[in-house]
Amino acid sequence: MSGDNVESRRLAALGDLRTCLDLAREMDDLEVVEGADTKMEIGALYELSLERPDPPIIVFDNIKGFPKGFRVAVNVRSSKVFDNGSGLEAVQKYRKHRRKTSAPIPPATVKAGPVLENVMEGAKVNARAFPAPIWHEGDGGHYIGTECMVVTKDPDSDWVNVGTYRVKVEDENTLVPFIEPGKHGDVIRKKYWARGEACPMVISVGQAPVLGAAAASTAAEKVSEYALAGARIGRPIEVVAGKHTGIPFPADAEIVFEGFMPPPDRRSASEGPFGEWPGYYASNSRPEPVLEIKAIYHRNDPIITGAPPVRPTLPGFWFGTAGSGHFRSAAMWDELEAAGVPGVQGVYTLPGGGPRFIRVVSIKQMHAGHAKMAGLVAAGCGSSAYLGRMVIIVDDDIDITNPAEVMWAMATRWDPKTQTDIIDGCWTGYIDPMLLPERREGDDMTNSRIIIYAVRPWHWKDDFPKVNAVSREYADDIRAKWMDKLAFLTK
Ligand SMILES: Cc1cc2nc3c(=O)[nH]c(=O)nc-3n(C[C@H](O)[C@H](O)[C@H](O)COP(=O)(O)O)c2cc1C
Ligand SMILES: [Mn+2]
Repeated sequence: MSGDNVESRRLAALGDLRTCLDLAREMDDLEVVEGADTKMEIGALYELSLERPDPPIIVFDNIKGFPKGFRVAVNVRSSKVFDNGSGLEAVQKYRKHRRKTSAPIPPATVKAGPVLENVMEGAKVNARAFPAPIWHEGDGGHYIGTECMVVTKDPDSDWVNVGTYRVKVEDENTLVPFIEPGKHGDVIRKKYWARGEACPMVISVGQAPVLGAAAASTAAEKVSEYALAGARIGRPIEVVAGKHTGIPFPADAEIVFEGFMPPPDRRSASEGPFGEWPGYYASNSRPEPVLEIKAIYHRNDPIITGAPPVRPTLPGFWFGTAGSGHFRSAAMWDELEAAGVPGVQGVYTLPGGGPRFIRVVSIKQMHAGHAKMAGLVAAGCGSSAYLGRMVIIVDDDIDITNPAEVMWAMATRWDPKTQTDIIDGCWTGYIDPMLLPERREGDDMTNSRIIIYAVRPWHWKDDFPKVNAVSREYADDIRAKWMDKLAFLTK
């Protein structure tokens, strides 16, 4: 394939799940597993695959107790099909895409699509007909939605929101999503409840990779993730309007549930525990509002896209699209610049902190107070407001993609007493293992944050001890001179 051809096929794969699987198969980045059990076995194999930094897409077929063709696919968005790159290069790629998406392309409504190949309504509705895994040993049920889309419409405007929130199968007719307080899906459903109405909702549990990416990203209020996804692939997402709710869902979605979510005082069900990306079962189980299903639509041989969390120390999760936080780093970089912070050289997250807890920003210090400016914005901007813990500001000579370099900056340029801010009352969620029990009980979803200014103090930076390292130029000269003679220089 020529370069252009590869790029156009990548774009096609981004916009279409089945094209993506075909391309992955061609690129030898897809493995099929036959005969696995939804009870823990699929989840365990998935978790083991993440011990590799570059796991293939795994398609589970012939799943125990389900018809052949009813599949579960994992590791889709991290596939080498998408050539996501690594380090700051990957972050910059996301920034480039973000810039391209500045002109959203609204979805196009169509009358038909493969999602309508099979329809279950009335007594035929059966959410248990699909192979929803129990992903981790301690999970409290079969989770059909992990890389999924929960779609709601603002009752006061045209805003259609698409968010990824995990979804448990309660019974044949009922699903239980877990939408953290303050997420757009939560803001919208509460508007219906305030009027005494049930919230119309559709949930897709298998869809184009670009939709999974858009649904998990932090878009602004009133911005439809459908339109952002359309901009990313350069064409409108084709949607059909739900018969019962009018809520649009992708015409080529794999499995879609349509229904209504009554206010929690009318009906709720236990949700959780569920193994979460911080590496714990922090949100435990609690009553959550439910989706009462009116219709299920699915393609022939439908595919559930799965992306359940694992602890953020596993390389495959960390290097993958969800665990690395590269797209959140890209968003923070843009937000810092939009807020007027000059001299930003890089934004990154550190392994072990997952995509959110530990954010590192490198700046080329330009004036007194510059590091403080960067730290305060980085701790408070949209991409870091929820579920943060630490912001570390470092000088531009630090390689922020190397945790040892960040630790070195902290070890040698940081005076804990004078170069630290601790801020209380910030937004966190049920999945934060450090959410204090009394706050959890009292619906006070807040935590504190530390901002560490691990930079040479501005007012004496010129007197700061010089770094002990061979200069880049001299190192290049020496390497060129000795390369042919010394194996250790090239190996
Ligand atoms: C695989 C995956 C699973 C997620 N699960 C949840 C979840 O269960 N509940 C939640 O509130 N957010 C979850 N998120 C984060 C939201 O998708 C994210 O905050 C997104 O911005 C929500 O959309 P919204 O901004 O329109 O509310 C998940 C993200 C990913 C990538
Ligand atoms: Mn949103």
